[in-house]
Amino acid sequence: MGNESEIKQAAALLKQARSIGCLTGAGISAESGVATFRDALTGLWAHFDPQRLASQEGFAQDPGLVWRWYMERLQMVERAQPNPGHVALAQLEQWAPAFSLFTQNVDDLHERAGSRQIYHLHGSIARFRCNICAVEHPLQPAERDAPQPPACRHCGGPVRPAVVWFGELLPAAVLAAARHVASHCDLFLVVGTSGVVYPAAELPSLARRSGAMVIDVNPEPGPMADEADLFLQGPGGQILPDLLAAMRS
Ligand code: BV8
Ligand code: ZN
Repeated sequence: MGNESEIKQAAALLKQARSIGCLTGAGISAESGVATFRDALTGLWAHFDPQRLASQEGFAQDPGLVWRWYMERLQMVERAQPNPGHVALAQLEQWAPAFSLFTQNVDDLHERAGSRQIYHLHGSIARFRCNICAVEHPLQPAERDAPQPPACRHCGGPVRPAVVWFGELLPAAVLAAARHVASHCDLFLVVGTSGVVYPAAELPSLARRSGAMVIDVNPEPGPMADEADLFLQGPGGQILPDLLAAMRS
């Protein structure tokens, strides 16, 4: 990797950090075969606007289309395995005195990689609730192939994934925890996010304004790299294990 010296610098910063905040995006799951949010629209979904599908308006307009999109993405997540990037973050959590992981991802790959302190800023694709009364709805096997969303057993309303759609508020306690960690940590590690979706995208600049060092891991330079003190260019599945190895040497 062309950035050995940056890896060494980043490893030294991680080793001396007393508290670490971490924000991950779809990119950390890309190497597990879970398409990133924008790629998720390849193939069948290429001609739909992602912000329309992941919204109340999109769901109201065509609940069946949105339901099938989520059932397809759920299957992709269930077939996926955590990659070395997810595992490295779980190891970093074991190592660091204080480590909080905030993910924009709705998959459970961080959990399956062994991370413990995980906050889902945008909810989870594996949980479902009524769009009207919010009662939890355990997904039934037959509902996975249904053309339309199931009806809530409590009020008959349409069931939807327990994710945060565009225009919906993030879970207040999770967002408050993220802002607290970003404002108080020594080091803020950003992995695999394009940094375009707010309010999650504000966290690295909040951390930097509050005095933390910010490290961005991404194959592409982007808004997050501009916010970072150190930009490690490359895939998370490669860079993060290299970082852990450099910390041990
Ligand atoms: C809200 C769940 C208050 C659903 C998602 C302020 C300014 C501008 C706009 C707004 C603003 N405040 C609110 C908005 C509107 C909107 C927004 O931010 N719009 C953007 C598009 C401009 N925000 C909201 O609506 C939020 N709600 O603010 O509520 C409110 C209330 C009422 C009225 C107004 C405001 C809610 C946002 C949450 C939306 N839900 N997901 C689902 O998944 O179906 S967002 C979804 O997209 C993902 O969760 C993720 O967060 C986002 C995609 O971002 P990434 O994760 O970064 O993924 P992406 O594909 O973009 O990029 C992948 C990256 O990985 C790339 O950089 C790539 O280079 C990199 N990569 C690729 N391979 C690898 C890699 N990296 C490492 N390793 C690799 N191998
Ligand atoms: Zn209901």
